[in-house]
Amino acid sequence: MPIALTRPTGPELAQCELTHIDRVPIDIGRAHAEHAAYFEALRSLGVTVIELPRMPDHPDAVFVEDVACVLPEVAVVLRPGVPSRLGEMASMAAALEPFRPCVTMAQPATLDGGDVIVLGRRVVIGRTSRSNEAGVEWLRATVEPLGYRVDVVPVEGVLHLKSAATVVDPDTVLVNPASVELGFLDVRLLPVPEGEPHGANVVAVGGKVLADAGAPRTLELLGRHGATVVPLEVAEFAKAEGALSCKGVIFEG
Ligand code: CIR
Repeated sequence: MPIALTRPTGPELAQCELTHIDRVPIDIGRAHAEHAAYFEALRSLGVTVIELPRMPDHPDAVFVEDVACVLPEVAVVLRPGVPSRLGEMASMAAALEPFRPCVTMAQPATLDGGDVIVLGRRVVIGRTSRSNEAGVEWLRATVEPLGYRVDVVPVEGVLHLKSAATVVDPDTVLVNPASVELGFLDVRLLPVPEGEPHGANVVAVGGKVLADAGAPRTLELLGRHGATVVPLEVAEFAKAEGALSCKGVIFEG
């Protein structure tokens, strides 16, 4: 059964890091409602959802994805690429220890989990402002001995690789080609419709695909592809430069 680690947020979200977008007011009531719907969607799919404690001093701690990469063999606690998020690491390590052998990335390496896509035995790492050379090489040295192949791709104009590309099923990746080129992967690439770059971030879990309700043409595209889509609002978290996948660390228990 899949397990999802999530974390609630609060008014601290207004102080989140922003890299590519301007700050606008976040309606925290709506953010709570969006998060609750995400939580319920996971539970309805049979996912065991574990809520980690809120971290009021860490505005971005709700985006748990950035602090971990969980593989069947090992849980990697990542070292985020902005200083304000380093304090999230210990809490994530404690949360993962019951489930996997854990290793923790050490300085000077930085790498956000939003920059990591796992497709079977392949790991694709996005090169962004958050993930430095030492981080890429650290993760490579950790996972290659386990039999994973690592590829590194440049990412343009968005925060993370997963802002522009996510896995729909083992043979399919949804991608915004304006931000990342993934033609080297031998999978089917589904380009997001024009005007919906944010639609590229989905979460495949429990046989369904959680997708951004604000990207209707992408929802149609996924439906035509044969996916069973669960549309979820994520607009308030998008104002914090987040998306659906950022809010969960999801792995097989
Ligand atoms: C940050 O800049 O770290 C947060 N405001 C947004 C993180 C979003 N995470 C993700 O895409 N995986």
